[in-house]
This record gives sequence, C-alpha cells and structure tokens, in this order.
Amino acid sequence: MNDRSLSDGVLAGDPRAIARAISLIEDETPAGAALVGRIFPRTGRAYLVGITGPPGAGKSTLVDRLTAEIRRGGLTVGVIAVDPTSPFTGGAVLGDRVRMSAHFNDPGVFIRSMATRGHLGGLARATSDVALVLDAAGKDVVVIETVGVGQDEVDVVRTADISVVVLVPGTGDEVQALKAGIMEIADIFVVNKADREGADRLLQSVAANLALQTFGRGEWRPPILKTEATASAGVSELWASIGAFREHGQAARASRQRARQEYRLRELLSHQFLRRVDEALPAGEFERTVNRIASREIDPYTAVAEIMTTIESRIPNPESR
Ligand SMILES: Nc1nc2c(ncn2[C@@H]2O[C@H](COP(=O)(O)OP(=O)(O)OP(=O)(O)O)[C@@H](O)[C@H]2O)c(=O)[nH]1
Ligand SMILES: [Mg+2]
Repeated sequence: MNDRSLSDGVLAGDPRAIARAISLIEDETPAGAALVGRIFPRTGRAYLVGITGPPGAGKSTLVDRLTAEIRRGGLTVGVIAVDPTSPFTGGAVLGDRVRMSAHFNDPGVFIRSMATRGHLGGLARATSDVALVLDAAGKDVVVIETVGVGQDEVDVVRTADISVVVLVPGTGDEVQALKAGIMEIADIFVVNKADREGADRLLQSVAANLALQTFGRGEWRPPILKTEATASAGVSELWASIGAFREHGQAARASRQRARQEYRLRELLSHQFLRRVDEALPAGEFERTVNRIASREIDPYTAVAEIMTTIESRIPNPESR
C-alpha cells in the first residue's frame, strides 16, 4: 500500500488501512508522521472520551457496554485501550479482546489495544495520533481507556474532550486517585461495581471531596454516577451525562482542543529536540553524562549546561554566520 492509498483507505474508513496506519504510528516511523500530516485536515470531528481509573476497576467492561449504548444511537465508535502490561506478554490485550468481543463483527466499531511502553516520544502523543486516525476514519466517538496510575496515563486522558474517572468500592481508590492527580481531571465520576458493598460510601466520600471545591455559576459540576458494568446498569445514564457535558461545554471544548494542540506541539518539539541532542552528541556521551550524575561527579544542571554548549558548538547558530 503506498502512502496515498493508505491515507485514502483511512479516510474511507477501511479497517485494514486503519490498522496499518496505527502500526506505522506506534512504530514511530516517518511514514506515520507523514500520514498524520495528510489526514490532519480531515480531523477534529470525533468526540474524544477519556476513561481512566485504577487497574481492574471495570473500565474495559464499561467501555464495551458504553460502545453498545453509543451504537444503539447509530453513532460509530473507535476504542483505544492503552494496555498497562508489557507489550511482550499481551495478556491484557487478550483480556480486552474478550471483554469487547461483542463488537467484533460490527463495522461501526474499531478496537485497538496499545502498549504503554516503547513510545519514545511519549504515550500521550502516540495515543492522540491514533485518535486522529480514528477521527479521520469517520468514527463519531473515540473512547480512550487508560489505567490512571502515572503521569503519562493522566496526560492521555487530560487531552480528551471529556474525562471519566472510574472508581470501585472497597479498594481505597479515592485516596489513590487523589494521589495520582486524577480527581481534578474528572468531568464525570463513575462508581463502578455498584453491586459491591461500600459503593454508597465511596460515592459519599467523592461527594464530600467535591464539596470542598468551589464551582462558579454555570460551571460544570462533575456528577457522580453509579454503574454495574457487567449488568450494563447505569450505562445509558453515563452516555446521557457525557452528552450533557458536551452540550454544556461547547466553549470549553474549543479551549480543550486548543490545549490539546498546544500540548502536542510542545511534546513534538521536545521529542525532536531530544533527537537532535542525541545526534549532536558524540557516541556514548549521553550515557557517560548519566553515569557522572549517578556517581555525583556533576549535578544535572551542570550536565545540561555542558550538553547545551556541546550541541551549540555543533549546530551553527544562523545569527552568528
Ligand atoms: N461485580 C462486578 N464486577 C465487575 C463489574 N464491572 C467489571 N467487573 C469485573 O471486574 C474485572 C475487571 O474488569 P475490566 O473491565 O477488565 O477492568 P479494567 O479496569 O479494564 O482492567 P485493566 O484494564 O486491567 O485495568 C472483570 O472480572 C469484570 O468482569 C461490576 O460492575 N461488578
Ligand atoms: Mg482494561
């Protein structure tokens, strides 16, 4: 498949072209970057829903049921499940496949698992590029599932149009969520596994937490919903709530999209910059510097100053020519 037919295939929504495009992006190939360039003008239409929460909270099950709900309304769905496990074991990938198997034969749904590790330029960038592919392919809603454990994962969800934070009773989740900084990114809270003991208590404690925050007049106040994903209970309410946020936040969406682009630009720039640094430094220099810092021979600030001096002497400054 040449570059042109690949982007045409993506724009036509061809699943094979979509899969191939995503692989190019995942592998950080120049062809992947070129593809993003070609499809970019045709993006910005899909609604990006980020779903995050602790491991095993029922996110995939919820995404599966939410996908069914969205399909009932006639919209198409792309799902990106960011897999917390090693790309080599593939365990969770299989798990996600099984949990989302109901949509296997539905051409209106495209599901892809992505490995957390191995993205030199950052997980958030790889994920948002994949979201662009699904957007260009005509998916109305793109759902991104990540485990809310690290900054990377939180960043992924932060760049979505809406962030849904899933918690489960009896695991001290709220505390963890607070630590990971995902409380403040929530536009909607979901207490899943509502069939379990302690669901109401968890709901109360999230509510108490929210009560400490002040919301301006007309400002969106994150609702706290209860779901039992395995029984599809509360899922239509969740979709309705996402719709309400979307209605409410048209203005906010524009600023979020802008923030997303700014984030991407900064991320790409630093990625490129680091690459240039790698190219400009003599072989092994970077590692040697790391060792010197590790052995307390120099401090990181001095190291950066040294590296900057080295690369500035190698990359001619146009002003001084
Ligand atoms: N009792 C109960 N179990 C549930 C509910 N939702 C999901 N589960 C179960 O919880 C387990 C984990 O579900 P997943 O959907 O894989 O959770 P996840 O958050 O995607 O997990 P990771 O992606 O591995 O972090 C599965 O065994 C589900 O069947 C629920 O509402 N009630
Ligand atoms: Mg999952």
